[in-house]
Amino acid sequence: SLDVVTLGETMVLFGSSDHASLEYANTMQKQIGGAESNVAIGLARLGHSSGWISKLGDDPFGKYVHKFIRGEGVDTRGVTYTKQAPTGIFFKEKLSADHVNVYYYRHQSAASLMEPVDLPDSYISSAKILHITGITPALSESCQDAIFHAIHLAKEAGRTVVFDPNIRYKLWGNKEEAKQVLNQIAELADIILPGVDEAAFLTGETDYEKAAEALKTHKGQTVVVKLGEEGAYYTSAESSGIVPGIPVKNVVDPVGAGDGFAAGVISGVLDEVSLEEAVERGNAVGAFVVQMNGDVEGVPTRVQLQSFIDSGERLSD
Ligand code: KDG
Repeated sequence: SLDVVTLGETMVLFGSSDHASLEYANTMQKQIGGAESNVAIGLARLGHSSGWISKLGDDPFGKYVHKFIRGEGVDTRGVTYTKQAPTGIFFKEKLSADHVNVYYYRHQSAASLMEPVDLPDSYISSAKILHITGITPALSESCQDAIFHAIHLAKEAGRTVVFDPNIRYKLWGNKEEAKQVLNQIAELADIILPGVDEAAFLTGETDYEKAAEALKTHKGQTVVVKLGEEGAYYTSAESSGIVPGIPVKNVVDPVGAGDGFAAGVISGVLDEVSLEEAVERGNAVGAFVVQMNGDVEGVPTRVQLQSFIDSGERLSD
């Protein structure tokens, strides 16, 4: 059985290296992007076993996504193909290093057809950790059902559920629905990893410590609020505190940082280090990711991460 299983949509990502509006960008690179597979790839690089479940279109883009993720050492036995819909794609527009827009072409994509019967039940229930994000339940009703089914399987088996709200307003019909569904998932999760704005949106509390408390609806839950450059605030039944961020001078591409953070935190949980140390690992992986173009290209290997942590150096020195 695997350390971590996750499910979600991964698309082909077309990004331009020019700092220009897509109206004027002339060349694009083909990469992949998907929050959940980013986490699975991050974990594989850090030496853990991870599996990614999804539905792809029976088309060249589907094969490309599948091969890329499998090539990174992620288990893809839970991937199915459909002829009913194409693999989703999206475009990334980089206006400046920290101003990035995305344009999705994923409505009614293959992954949005995922439904509970597609899920390999024992594959999910046997993994130590189930990682989910708030993107998948926004894709379609059947995807939302699949997410709740996966959570149910993991919880029945006594596994740990990690939830990154990853709120994509473009995908939700309305904000109230997003709030209601994502809070429902948060209540079922053991570890919740919101960004500071997401924590405020979900709870109505702008103070992140209060928001984190509000997200803890039952004993034993851990909340880690990502504070961007300032680092992260963590709180559990045993401990709370701030882990300062790692200053990065040359931010190249911020997309994927949150997924790298999740991979780092989950890696720490699997290695049974303290929560503080797990969050430090999350911060470090996130800092690596933003220094490379693409969602996962910058994720460190276990050796790179360890030598960085051991050196106590700043990434940007
Ligand atoms: O976290 C990065 C991903 O969000 C992005 O690359 C694509 O999964 C994606 C999405 O749905 O926005």
